[in-house]
Parts: sequence; structure tokens; C-alpha cells
Amino acid sequence: MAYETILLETRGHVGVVQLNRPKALNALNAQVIAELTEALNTYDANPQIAAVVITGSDKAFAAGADIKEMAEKDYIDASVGNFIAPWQAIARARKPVIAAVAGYALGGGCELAMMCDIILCADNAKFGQPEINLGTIPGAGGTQRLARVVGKSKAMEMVLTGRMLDAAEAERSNLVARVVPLENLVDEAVKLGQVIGDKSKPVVGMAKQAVNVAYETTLETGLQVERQLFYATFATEDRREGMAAFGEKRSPEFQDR
Ligand code: DAK
Repeated sequence: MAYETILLETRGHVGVVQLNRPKALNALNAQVIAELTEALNTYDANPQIAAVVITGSDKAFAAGADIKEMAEKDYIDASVGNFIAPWQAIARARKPVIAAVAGYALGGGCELAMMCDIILCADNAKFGQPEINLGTIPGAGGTQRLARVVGKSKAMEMVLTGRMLDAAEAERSNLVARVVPLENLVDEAVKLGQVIGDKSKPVVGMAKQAVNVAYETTLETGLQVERQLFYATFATEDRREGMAAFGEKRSPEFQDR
């Protein structure tokens, strides 16, 4: 597929997707979401790819869903048109997805970052859910994922006032894993993807699945899922290799089996 709104690059075993609508600060219109979904599906199916980085420009990761595209929609367009479906596909990527956020991550941009598994941000990043200023509310996780990550009080403040968090506050609030200098952002995200890429792919998949369950169910159910996935690692050759390598004081050589 030829892409018009994203740029793709492969660095080692890491796929890098750059959102590329600079004149609109990477506003997420239907075409961007469709192309991003397609790219993630392609990377998911590629055995050479271990992790994916999603990034934007220095000024904007994404300034939100495209307001101009949404402006004329009515209730029926939004609900019956199933506007949410393509967005949900992004959160279902099976491989680890790292958001490398510089500049604005607002509205749907902040929600897109939160759909990723890990968020790294540059020191100029700004996160916010300003939908209240447009007379609407977040619709792709900005009330749910945000509240689980930063807690009710800060999520309420952000969602009810539209106030943005800078990088330092985002890190303090556990919204991001780490803040890095802007000039190193994508390199750091790729490096992180490569560190993950050196592990066993099937076991990484199980670990991702287990952590995600923590956000979707009760502690009791989550612990059961974790235990089953832990047992499942014992069905892999890589688990055997990992423990043997430890005993033999050498690095493991995982075969992704
Ligand atoms: N949509 C469309 N165009 C946008 C945009 C956006 N979200 N953000 C910026 N742009 C465009 C501007 O219109 C402008 O275009 P021209 O006028 O030059 O044609 C260009 O990008 C540059 O923007 P500015 O001139 O405004 O640049 P500044 O540096 O002065 O300001 C800013 C940067 C980020 C503070 C400002 O652009 C801004 O406030 N942007 C809007 C931020 C926002 O309100 N975001 C939330 C949008 S609502 C859902 C999925 C997702 C969503 C909901 C449901 N489902 C699947 C159910 C999400 C909703 C949203 O994200």
C-alpha cells in the first residue's frame, strides 16, 4: 500500500511510523488512522519486526483528531458510522508499540499515545485532553485510560479544564516512562525497541498481554491470567534456553520458539 500521511522506516528489527501531516500538526483524520492501522497490521505480520515506534514531528506528535473532518458530523454519523472502530484496531497491535512523543499530544493524539505500550517523550512534549473547549469530551480512551494512568483527580482536572501537562509533569504523573532530549527521542525509542527485540518474541507477547490485562479486569482475574501465561512460557524452548544460559553464565540465544 502506498501511504500519503505516514512515513515508514525500518531500523534493525524496529519499524518506525512517522505521522506526516505537518501542516495540520498531524491531526488524525480517517486517512491517517486507516494508514496507521494498515502499517501496524503489516508490521504485526512481519516476523523480522520485533517492535514498532510511532512518532510525529518535533512540533506535534498529533494535535488531536481532525476537527475540520469532525465538525459537520451529526450524532448518527458519529455513532452509526462506527467512527471508533479503526481507532480500536491500533490498541490491538500484538507487537510492542512505543510512542515517541515530541510537541503536542492533544485529544486523540494523547489517546493514541496511551494506546501504545510505552510512551517516551521529548522535553518539549505537551499532553492534554482539550475536547471540553470544543464542546465535546474525549472519545478514544481519554477518560478511561487517562484516569487509570494518572488517577481520578488529575484526569478530571485535565478533562474538565483542558489543561496541558508538560513533559516533567507527565513523567511525575506516570503518563510517560521517560523524558529524553528532543534530539535523541526517536533514537532512544528505537533503542528501546531493539532491547525488546533481543528477547524472545513469543514471551514478549505473553508479557504484553499479561500487563494489559491489569488495565482491563479485576486483580483476581488478572492474577489468574498472569499465572496461565507464566505457565505457558514453560512450553517454549526460549524459556528453557534463558534459564540454561543463566546457569552457564552466557547470554541466551532465543529462537522465538
Ligand atoms: N484538527 C484539524 N486541524 C488542526 C488541529 C486539529 N486537531 N490542530 C491543529 N490544526 C491545524 C490548524 O487548523 C492550522 O491549520 P491552518 O489554519 O494553518 O490551515 C494548523 O494545524 C496549525 O495550527 P495552529 O495555527 O493552531 O498552530 P499553533 O501553534 O498556533 O497552535 C495548537 C497549536 C495545538 C495549540 C492548536 O493548533 C490547537 O489548539 N489545536 C487543536 C487541539 C485540539 O483541540 N485537539 C483535540 C481535538 S478533538 C474518537 C477518536 C478521537 C477523538 C474523539 C473520538 N472516536 C474514535 C470515537 C478525538 C477528538 C479530538 O482529538
